[in-house]
Amino acid sequence: MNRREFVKLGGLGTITAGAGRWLEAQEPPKADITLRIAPVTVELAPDRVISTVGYNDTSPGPVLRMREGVPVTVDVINDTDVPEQVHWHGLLVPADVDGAEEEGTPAVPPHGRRRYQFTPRPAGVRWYHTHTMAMTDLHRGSYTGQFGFLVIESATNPGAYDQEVFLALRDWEPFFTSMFVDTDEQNQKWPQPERPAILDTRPNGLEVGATIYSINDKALGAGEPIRVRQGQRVLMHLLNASAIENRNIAFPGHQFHVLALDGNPVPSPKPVDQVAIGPGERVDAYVEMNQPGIWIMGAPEDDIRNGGLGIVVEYANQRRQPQWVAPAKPSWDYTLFGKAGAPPSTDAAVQTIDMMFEKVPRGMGKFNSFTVNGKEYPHDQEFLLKQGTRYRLVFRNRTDDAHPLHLHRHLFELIEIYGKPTAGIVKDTVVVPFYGRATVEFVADQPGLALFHCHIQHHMDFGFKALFRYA
Ligand SMILES: [Cu+2]
Repeated sequence: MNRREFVKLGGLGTITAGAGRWLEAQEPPKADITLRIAPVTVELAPDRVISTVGYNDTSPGPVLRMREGVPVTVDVINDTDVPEQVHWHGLLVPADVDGAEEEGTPAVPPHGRRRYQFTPRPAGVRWYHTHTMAMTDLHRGSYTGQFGFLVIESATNPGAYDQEVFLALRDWEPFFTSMFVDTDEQNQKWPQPERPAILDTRPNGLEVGATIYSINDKALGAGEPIRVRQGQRVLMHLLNASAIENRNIAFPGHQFHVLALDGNPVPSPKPVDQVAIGPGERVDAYVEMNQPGIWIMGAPEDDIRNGGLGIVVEYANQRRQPQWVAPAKPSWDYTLFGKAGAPPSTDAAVQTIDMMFEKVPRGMGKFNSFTVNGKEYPHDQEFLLKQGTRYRLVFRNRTDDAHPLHLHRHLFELIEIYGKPTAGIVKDTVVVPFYGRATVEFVADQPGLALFHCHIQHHMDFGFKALFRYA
């Protein structure tokens, strides 16, 4: 090596060292939140410990708190063998961080990590969960323990309360069955404008059921009770984090004063005896503790409550067995919480998109599938939106099951359901009764792809899904 070459190398060496220092200086700042996806065991009860995948060694994951309008950095570390997606449900965020493969969000690679950066809004109770497909693997997607509450705090006062509790409803150890395990039939009888004149009588195929339930990570009776004192006002945040089924919750002798649906304040807060909540939905309600005793709050159906879907509420200085009292018939009706609405207007400025949902029964041993306007996802022509236009979606449920329908990255206003007009109820997920119809409106103001789907994992995986695309 001659001197000239030596100098060149030395020079290069210097440049390299400099580049190293530069890289160091550019090291990204520490994230505000780190989520680690990894296998976890959940002790539902001392004799019932299940193995699943969770966030930060728990399921549900930690309650994440963010400030409305203040940018946040979340590092997601994936300690599993499969790609993952974390979806921020109910947030108005761009498609590349929304956490849906269909929208083009990059996955968190197996044994890799990915940084999500976004500005959380709007204020309210949101949630975060995995958004991967599961298909026939009941140990993937929202069948796992990858879910948690996400609270976006605003500067405004959320109201006076003495205690705040977060209650996520779950089912575990799902299985495929062709038996009707859902309980929707027991609910109210709503008008059935979408009931076909001739019903599809082909033999039913497989869907997903479960018989083990919990609120948060504990089956009824296995966890700590909610401890209250007479006269307290307890703010309850309910979330249905099930991948499978719509649920009801009752609390004997008490009423749920509903303040917000899907985290958005309702125009007419009101007390109700029972809450109905579909997968993906949230209900914020306060309860006045004015019936001293020890009570079971939980699912009205005995087999589901005894299967774990309940929690004990214990007043101070009470000694007795927890009491359950069967509630009156369900009375849940979204329109209770709305403003008087006019029937959907014929305003020419509002563009109507009709969406018809059907089930394709596949018969014994095969998986039922679902169609949107006659086709399983993906559709040749996506649903096209023009920025700034107000759209009306008419959800026509031609199936014998109630579906919780979710639109990503947008909030919509409920305009009509159960044949009743309403206004002012803003949601991201709405349960459309079987053979029923719901109409919602929203302004297309979030450019990028937006996924629409049924929040029941099996339905979504087997066709019940569509993409909205901005023209
Ligand atoms: Cu569905």
